[in-house]
Amino acid sequence: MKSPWNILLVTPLFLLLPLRTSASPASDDSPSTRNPNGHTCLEKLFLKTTCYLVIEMFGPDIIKLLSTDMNADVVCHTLKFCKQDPGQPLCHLYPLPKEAWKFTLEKARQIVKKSPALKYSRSSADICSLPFLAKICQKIKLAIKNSVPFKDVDSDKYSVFPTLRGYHWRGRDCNDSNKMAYPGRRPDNWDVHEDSNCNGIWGVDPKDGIPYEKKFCEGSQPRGIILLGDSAGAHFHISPEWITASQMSLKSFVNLPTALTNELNWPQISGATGFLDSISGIKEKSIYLRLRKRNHCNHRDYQNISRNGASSQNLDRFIESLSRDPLLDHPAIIIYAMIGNDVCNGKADPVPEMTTPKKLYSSVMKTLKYLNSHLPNGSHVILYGLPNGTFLWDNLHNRYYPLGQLNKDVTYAHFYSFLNCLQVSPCHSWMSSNKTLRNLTSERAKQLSNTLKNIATSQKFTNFDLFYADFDFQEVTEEWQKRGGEPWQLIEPVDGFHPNEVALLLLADRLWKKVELHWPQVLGKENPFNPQIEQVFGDQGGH
Ligand SMILES: [Ca+2]
Ligand SMILES: [Ca+2]
Ligand SMILES: [Ca+2]
Repeated sequence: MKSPWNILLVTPLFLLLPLRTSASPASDDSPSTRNPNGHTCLEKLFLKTTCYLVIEMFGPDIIKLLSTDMNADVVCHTLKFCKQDPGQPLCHLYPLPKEAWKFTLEKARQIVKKSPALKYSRSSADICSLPFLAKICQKIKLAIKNSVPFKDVDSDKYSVFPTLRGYHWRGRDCNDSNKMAYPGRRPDNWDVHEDSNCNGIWGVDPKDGIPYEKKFCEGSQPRGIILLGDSAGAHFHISPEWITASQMSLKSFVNLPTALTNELNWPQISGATGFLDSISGIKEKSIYLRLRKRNHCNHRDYQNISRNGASSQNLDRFIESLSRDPLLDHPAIIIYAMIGNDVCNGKADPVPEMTTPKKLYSSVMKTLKYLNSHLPNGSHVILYGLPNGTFLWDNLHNRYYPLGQLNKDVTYAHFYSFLNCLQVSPCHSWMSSNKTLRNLTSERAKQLSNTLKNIATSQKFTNFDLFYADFDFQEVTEEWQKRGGEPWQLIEPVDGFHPNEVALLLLADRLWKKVELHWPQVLGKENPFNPQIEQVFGDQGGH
């Protein structure tokens, strides 16, 4: 995806797609029968507005529209979420309606014209044109534009608010009125009076008068984890419950506001910086949680500097949101993981848009120079390679898309070509029936990985050492199969593109083991005081 904002604009499209199936007789938990003032909607403004939006979108008028045998394609075009430019083919997901397309579309427009509920969305494809969403849209746009927390009183780039680039993305600020107190810094005066680095360790041991931070953390070489990534690193995820009619109820949308204000990402359960227990129940932990387990002094020292649509070519637009003071802060492990957008885009001809090895070389060198002047001495940078994305088509094309399961009429091959037709595919070049194109994309991805490998082996920097690691999706798939799983279970079902939570945690596991084996100095040593830290400070203030 080109712009992070566009991805939000595509969301209504995803939410519209199931309308056809939701037109079946309303069940008791159908959102259309619920009152918008129901208890799930009361808590927060954005929760309320989202619930309201859902009611609007799945309201009785659309149901009426659909009950006249108009499918989601008609609705999508009527509301202009789907566009047909002059001379362009008509994009549709489902088989075309029985009546002539133009006639059906005209009929739908007549119904919409009479409907007061639909008049807002009719004029524009931007859901932010809905008056009750304007405010929240403004907030989201700001946070996205700068990739720094929206709510940050002391402007140290750390927040006490979870979403809108808050602590779901980087460690929680333990004092939001003191810009010299934030996760990852070297303790100020051994944190005798205050927890200056937010790791939950502070004060003086009354038995011997030694500050706890000095006693437990000095010499343990604390370090943070920072991901420079794209939507995969931020864990882009659209819940299938949002779009699968059979599971649809207002309860399904409870996590939608959180997701929207995180740009549809779930960094709090991602492979690199996740700090919450996995939803999938897989036992593997994120890189951050492993670093924390190894040394409890690392508590809260994580930053997920990722963006939807990020690539080597646009990282310079948000790298400044990274927060690390070369003198005041502890060293960090930086994972550079631009794994797809240098070869992926939604263009009708995606090839000319791909990054060349030469362009990659120069932009990565620029990034590394930036890091060298902003990272504390003793840091580590790992360049992560690109995957071979042919597994997407190979494992998914003849499977049913979540929306197509009910009527057995939409496969991933259909879904992919629908996205390509609308030119909104996150990766036309791998999500395509064109085998030559898929192979060409893999070939380019391999060249780019080799470029990263060459940089890692030939370049030296004063403030960090540099490594290269392959993106081992093939190995992760084999590991998953050994456990009795199927390869398609590792892909996000709704977008048919991103690695899902299980895949991300298995990839993190593999990377951790590789680093531990070959470059153990990157991870540091086990802190022998961990049990005492637990004893004195419990959960250290949690996350
Ligand atoms: Ca702050
Ligand atoms: Ca602060
Ligand atoms: Ca501390």
